[in-house]
Amino acid sequence: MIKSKVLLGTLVITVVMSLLAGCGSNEKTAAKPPAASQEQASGHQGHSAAMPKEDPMPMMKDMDKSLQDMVKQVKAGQTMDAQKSAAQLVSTTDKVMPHMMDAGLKDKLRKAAVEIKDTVNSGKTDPSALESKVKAMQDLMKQTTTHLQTMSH
Ligand SMILES: [Cu+2]
Repeated sequence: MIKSKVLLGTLVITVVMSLLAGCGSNEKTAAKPPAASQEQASGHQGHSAAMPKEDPMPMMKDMDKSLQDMVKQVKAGQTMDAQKSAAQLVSTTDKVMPHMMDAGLKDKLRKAAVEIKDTVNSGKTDPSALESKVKAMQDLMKQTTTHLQTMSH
């Protein structure tokens, strides 16, 4: 009678122990995803040591929005607002720069953004002159988006 209780007790302990061990291995499995994302983050840094660990795609959307806002503001004669949007356009462009591996495209995009800012800041916003600059900027932004998509972000 006593012996069988001891045996049962041992069995219970063994079952509990194995369950706990099972929990332990579950924890290990659950801990894996963060480790994997860390690897991805270091992989992202891999194509440039100086590259920030942020996704440049939302920045491209911000850039597009700034440009569209600016065009509307210029047309509405809201010069001050247009100048703010143009400044925003340049600062967003600067944020995307470290993610770009194509030096030529990088240079063209930055120049296009600065040119738009300078045109808007000069006050004499010739709509037709600005329009061609905006089109050039949009084209460069498309190329940049395509370029950024080729990387692991
Ligand atoms: Cu990047």
